[in-house]
Amino acid sequence: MARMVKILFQVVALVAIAELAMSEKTCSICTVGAPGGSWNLQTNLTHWSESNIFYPGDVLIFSYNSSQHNVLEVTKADFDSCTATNPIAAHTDGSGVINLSAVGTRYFICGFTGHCAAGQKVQINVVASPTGGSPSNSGIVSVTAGAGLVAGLAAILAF
Ligand SMILES: *[C@@H]1O[C@H](CO)[C@@H](O)[C@H](O)[C@H]1NC(C)=O
Ligand SMILES: *[C@@H]1O[C@H](CO)[C@@H](O)[C@H](O)[C@H]1NC(C)=O
Ligand SMILES: *[C@@H]1O[C@H](CO)[C@@H](O)[C@H](O)[C@H]1NC(C)=O
Ligand SMILES: [Cu+2]
Repeated sequence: MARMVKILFQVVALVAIAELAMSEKTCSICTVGAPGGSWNLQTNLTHWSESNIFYPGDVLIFSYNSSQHNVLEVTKADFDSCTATNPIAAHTDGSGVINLSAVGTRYFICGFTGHCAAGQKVQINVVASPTGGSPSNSGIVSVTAGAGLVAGLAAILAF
């Protein structure tokens, strides 16, 4: 009986750790929609954005066919209403490299008629790096987190 409880505990703990590890990932060079999608009408960009964690110093890269899409950085109000007439910045040449230089939320929509309303819009929440250090530490953060997970795993299995 005690053994059953122990195994149950281990399984629950392992699932929790696995979920924690998979919930969000860092990117440093963050290609919108990657790896499964892109800046288009097919990709669930909300899901992509929520699956990643963005730190100051990360670079956001848009890649698209310029005859089908563009990238407009807009205000929150224009993001919410899909208003393309007053962008903060416009990228129309098939690319768009955005420095996420500071903590805060950035808003991007496609300016082609109907695309934003159809979901081609993405909100990027840039949060403070947990190390408080420079963005080049992102990789180190991941390694540290990975080491923490391994240590946690060992502790649980030893329980
Ligand atoms: C896109 O992803 C978000 C967040 O995961 C989810 O809430 C939403 O239902 C998805 N939209 C579609 C159309 O699948
Ligand atoms: C871009 O889209 C246009 C129009 O749909 C198409 O003719 C062209 O082949 C596309 N270019 C690329 C590189 O996919
Ligand atoms: C983005 O950051 C890079 C590296 O820090 C810099 O060289 C580049 O000029 C910046 N671009 C913009 C548009 O600020
Ligand atoms: Cu578009």
